Amino acid sequence: MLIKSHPSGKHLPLSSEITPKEVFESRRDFIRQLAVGTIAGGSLLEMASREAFAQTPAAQKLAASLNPAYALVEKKTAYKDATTYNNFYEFGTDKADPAVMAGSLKTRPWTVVIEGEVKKPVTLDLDSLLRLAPLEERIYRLRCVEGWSMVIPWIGYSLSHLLKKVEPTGNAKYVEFITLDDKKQMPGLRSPVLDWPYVEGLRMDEAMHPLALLTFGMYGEILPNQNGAPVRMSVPWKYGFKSAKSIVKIRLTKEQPRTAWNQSAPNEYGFYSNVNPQVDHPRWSQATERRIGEDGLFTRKRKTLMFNGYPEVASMYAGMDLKKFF
Ligand SMILES: Nc1nc2c(c(=O)[nH]1)N[C@H]1C(S)=C(S)[C@@H](COP(=O)(O)O)O[C@H]1N2
Ligand SMILES: [Mo]
Repeated sequence: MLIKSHPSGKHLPLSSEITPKEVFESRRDFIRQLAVGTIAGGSLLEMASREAFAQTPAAQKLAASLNPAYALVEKKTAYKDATTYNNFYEFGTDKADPAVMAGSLKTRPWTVVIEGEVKKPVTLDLDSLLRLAPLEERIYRLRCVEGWSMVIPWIGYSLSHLLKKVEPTGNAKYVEFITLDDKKQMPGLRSPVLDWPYVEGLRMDEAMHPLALLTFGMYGEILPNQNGAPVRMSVPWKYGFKSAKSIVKIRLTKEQPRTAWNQSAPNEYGFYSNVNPQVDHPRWSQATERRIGEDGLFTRKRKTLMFNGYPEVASMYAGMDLKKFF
């Protein structure tokens, strides 16, 4: 990534800024009570900033039952960190930008086109997508190529459910994910940091792997805009950039698709980008990571795990030189 503000840590949250979700919510309730005047002392209202209102719209719940196969015992990242420390370059390149800027993203109505090497191409609206398979909660590790990580309870279902529905042809070898590309909604598109739209891709077997999650929510709620609303991928054994946000098109292809980061710096970001502590980024080590909310600002105390701790994917890469196909 650009690593403009990293590893200086300029924009990393201080532990004093980290608010558990409960505290965050009770503060929100307090501000609401102020607004409706149920707390005595009208002048206090003036103390509640307009900004606080703007940043805390009522989140919509999304029901899903926890899949016990993906119930990690690791401590979940605080909701506040997961929703204010983001990479979503369509809304700016600073970690804090998406939470502030992504309010302009209009997530309904929303459609996703599924086309290419399929027998039954289809355009689905969000409600049809949400109904396609039972929603599950899965707690996944997220490891960014920049060297930090989180633990996030996502809500979604295996992408394989959708892919089976469109009946891939024998030529379908890859799956391409294309993010919305609308300058009116996404101010970051005006700067040429990447060759827009943001495109990512997986090999067909990777896309069909049960771990590859088509994701609609997190922490029991619909996805906040900054986390890729209304629908994104979560591919937990790969670096975070493989998990495209705000997807409008899924295309099955014969050839390996061009992908945004690979195109921008092919020597730094490979097509596969499996989390691998033995293959360093040309500019930094990938042996360790900083768990957001857990480690200090500059320390990377955790050992990064092969495939981010998802050994069940290893057989897909049997016989491949993972230093060459990084
Ligand atoms: N469209 C789009 N998708 C994206 C990105 C982006 O800039 N644009 N950033 C990626 C990167 S680098 C990471 S680490 C994850 C971050 O997801 P999160 O903000 O929900 O933690 O989103 C990925 N998906
Ligand atoms: Mo990332």
